[in-house]
Amino acid sequence: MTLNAPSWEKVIAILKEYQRFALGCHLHPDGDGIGSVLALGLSLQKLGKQVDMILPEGIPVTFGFLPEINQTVTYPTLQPEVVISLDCAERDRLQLPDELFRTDPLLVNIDHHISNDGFGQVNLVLPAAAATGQIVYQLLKKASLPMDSPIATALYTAIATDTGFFRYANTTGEVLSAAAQLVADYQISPSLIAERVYEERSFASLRLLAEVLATLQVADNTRYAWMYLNQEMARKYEVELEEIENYVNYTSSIRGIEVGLFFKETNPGEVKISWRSKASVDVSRLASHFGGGGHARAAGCSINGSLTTVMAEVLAYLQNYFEANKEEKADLLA
Ligand SMILES: [Mn+2]
Repeated sequence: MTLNAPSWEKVIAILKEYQRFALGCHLHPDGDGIGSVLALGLSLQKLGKQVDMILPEGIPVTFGFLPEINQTVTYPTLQPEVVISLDCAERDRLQLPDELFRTDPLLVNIDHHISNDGFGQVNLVLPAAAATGQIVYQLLKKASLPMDSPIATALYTAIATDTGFFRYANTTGEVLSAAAQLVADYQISPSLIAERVYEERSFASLRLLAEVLATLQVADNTRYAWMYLNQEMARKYEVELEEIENYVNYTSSIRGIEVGLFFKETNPGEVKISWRSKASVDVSRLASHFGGGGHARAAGCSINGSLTTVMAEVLAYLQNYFEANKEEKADLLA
């Protein structure tokens, strides 16, 4: 797969030249998707552009604290010349209404997923970036675009969420210095953002988590663990999908475990699987076997079938993978 060479200049020229923009991100947006849309959108508005920041599912409760988040819309209000996709690895996952594309706007793809195939007419895809927010931060700097405290808060939130609040392997010096500059230059509060995004949960999500954790199991070879959520459990509690997404981290947090899996029966006959790993395994490769993708330490895929069938299939595949890679663990222990 060859990507078009990332072109900062091309993207910067487009941002300056055109007047009407629509910005969107992937389905069920996370902090990086929402933060990137908000930061770039607010900056373009300050530049005098007309911008729709579109979140068709509305604003997740967790991110309701972001300054100016109420400027986002669920439906387009203008016909854009340029559509910018942020933090979205595939064209099919870009959650924007089809009517936006009727007048054939220019599609710009800004992302950091290694699996991104460069679906835009202009692509700024940098898999080495920890977050799309990190790319947007660099873009605003390189282009000398407006920055203020709400924009800085959105960027900090994007970067913080995709690095697990600066704990994951993608937390580089570049990441920390971007975060440090945002805090120092715009007086934003890392503790407030951490409290709202990382520490607060709904009561219902903890009750549901208790049921999900009761299904947790570790493989006989003690190298992987999994748990599941079925329709019956999901129906009992009203929990935002985004809170459920985080449950998977418990599977990979078990000492000695290399891969953690979380099976979610999202609809009858449809199972969504979240993959997490520690340094030894690239789960984006494993998930791609099932048509999914993502990052080396965090990936996802979706499989049609009953929960029982899908779990049996994926766990058998994982068992075979570890059979074939027995020596790696021996090496790690040596
Ligand atoms: Mn991201």
